[in-house]
Amino acid sequence: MKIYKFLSLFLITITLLPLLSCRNNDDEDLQNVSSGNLQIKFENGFNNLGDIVLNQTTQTSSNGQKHQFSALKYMISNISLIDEKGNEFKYNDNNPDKGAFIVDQADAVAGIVYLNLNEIPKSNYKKIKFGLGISQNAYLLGQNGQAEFWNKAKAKGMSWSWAAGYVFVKLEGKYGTPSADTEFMNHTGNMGNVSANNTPDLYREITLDLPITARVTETITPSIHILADLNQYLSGDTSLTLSAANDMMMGSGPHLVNVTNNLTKMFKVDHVHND
Ligand SMILES: [Cu+2]
Repeated sequence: MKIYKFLSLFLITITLLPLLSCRNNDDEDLQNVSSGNLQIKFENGFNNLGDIVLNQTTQTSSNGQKHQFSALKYMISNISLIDEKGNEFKYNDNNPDKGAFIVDQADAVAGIVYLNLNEIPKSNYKKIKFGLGISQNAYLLGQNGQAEFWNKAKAKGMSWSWAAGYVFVKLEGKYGTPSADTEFMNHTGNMGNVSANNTPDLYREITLDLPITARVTETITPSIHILADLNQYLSGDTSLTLSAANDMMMGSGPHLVNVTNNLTKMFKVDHVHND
């Protein structure tokens, strides 16, 4: 009996060993070689009103101000994906030419702005991380280190002079009580080299959980559908009131620091498509 048990264990072991090692090899090969694509959808709205239509959708802030947008644009960079095992894949980290994007509501198709990422290692991802704005590390590469993206930003009205740098978030439109009839422009962004200029750094990193894993394979291009709730602008953690003192502000002054901190909380992953 004992010998029989020993023999059967032995047999099971020698049968399973090659199988196990085969599996391991396959996994490693797939992780090293296979990659696929990933799509990120940004849908800008007011959570109680739905998608934002420029010059049309009018919201009332928590302080009672009506407001609508004629321009709504922001920069997304340094996207990274964290998989089930905790491995982080950084997509063209601090390389704006390849890894920075401008989400412009004017480009929305049926309310959605699409970012397409390629050469993503095959894996099951459970978190996405991205930057709002352009990091100092990227900016300090200099203008020649990001000529392509700088020109793109220029064409989109998302740049100041090189010395000042990028516009991170551009919000323009009308506001007022009882009706939205006064123009505003709030453009956030760093004033060049923030430590040399002793100005605030408005670059923010945001980490979002995915409700289900995004399963990147050679054949499946998952799509991570993010909702951005623009109620956070004036009705976020800090309630803001537009006035003659701040309705034409550009840069990184205190009002725009508040705007930035509010907007940092506006993103959430609503759902993931794996098809
Ligand atoms: Cu969707």
